[in-house]
Amino acid sequence: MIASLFPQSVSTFGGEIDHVFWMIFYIVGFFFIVAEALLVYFAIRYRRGAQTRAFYNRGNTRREAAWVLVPALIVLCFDLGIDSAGHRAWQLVKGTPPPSQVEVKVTAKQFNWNFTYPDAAGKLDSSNNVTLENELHVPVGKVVRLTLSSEDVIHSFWVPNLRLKQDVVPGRKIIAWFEATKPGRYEIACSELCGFGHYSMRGEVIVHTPDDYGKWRAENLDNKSASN
Ligand SMILES: [Cu+2]
Repeated sequence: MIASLFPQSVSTFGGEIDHVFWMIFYIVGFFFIVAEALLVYFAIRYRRGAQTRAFYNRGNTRREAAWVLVPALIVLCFDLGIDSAGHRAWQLVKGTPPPSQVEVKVTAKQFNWNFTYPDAAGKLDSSNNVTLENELHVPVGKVVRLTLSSEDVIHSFWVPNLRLKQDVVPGRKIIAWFEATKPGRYEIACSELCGFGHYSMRGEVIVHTPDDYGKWRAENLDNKSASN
């Protein structure tokens, strides 16, 4: 039921990311309910009453230490468990990317996403490159490799449906990848406050079927890079 609050996942690694999210949600949710229930119970149980008299309490160091250390140990155990379960997702998304079939250079700037496609020879730094503003066209079921860089400040490339979020840092070239599983149009947002126009730094990933992608390439890339 709550899962439907998420944007639809259209990425091969979306399931792994969502799994980590739900695991953390249920663990934290469980302890939240336990802690709030105890708070309410103690507030009622030890409320001010007619017979309750104040008394001097010297405390008990061992018991006090146990009250601190035992919960800290429990939290640490869950933390390590989450770390090891999340490691798989991290390796998959941020580790060595799989061999890519589509390469796109992404340049972030205040306040646009520019997508540069390789020329017919597959080169990304030639005068025949076609650059699109705020539109990333990709085929479904193919590994897309992005090389992200920024012209000014730190931005963050975020496509919620692809479960992909990566900071874009000036002076660095950062690699990200994804494989879309369903054709459609999906929103790109900048998720790092980057200036007055941050809110308008939006774009779209357009995932095509293989046929449509071939047609789109022929019309928009092959034509243009040949006529340049
Ligand atoms: Cu930005």
